Amino acid sequence: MTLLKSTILSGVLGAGLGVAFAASVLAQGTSVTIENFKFGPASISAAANAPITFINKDGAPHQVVVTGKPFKTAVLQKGQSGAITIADKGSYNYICGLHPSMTGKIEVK
Ligand SMILES: [Cu+2]
Repeated sequence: MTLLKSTILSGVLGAGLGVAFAASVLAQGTSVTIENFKFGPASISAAANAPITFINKDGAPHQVVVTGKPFKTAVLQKGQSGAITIADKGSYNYICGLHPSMTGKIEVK
């Protein structure tokens, strides 16, 4: 009985640690600053399922749109930020929906 009890307890503790670990991995997002009509850095790598946050520091509005995929932020006004999260590993190109000459790349690993 004592053995069973301690096995259950360590199982619960183990699961708890797993959740804490996953949460800390998810919290490690990446961020990109939009300034002077450029994404900085223009090329990033991000973990699958981790938020990629875009912060607009320009007076002009910008919107991140991933080419050929259903990922985009809202139109971001000055000082606003928006995030996208991608589950599938791979290489993604994105543009600004309002200024298509602005381009960037995300490598999801
Ligand atoms: Cu733009």
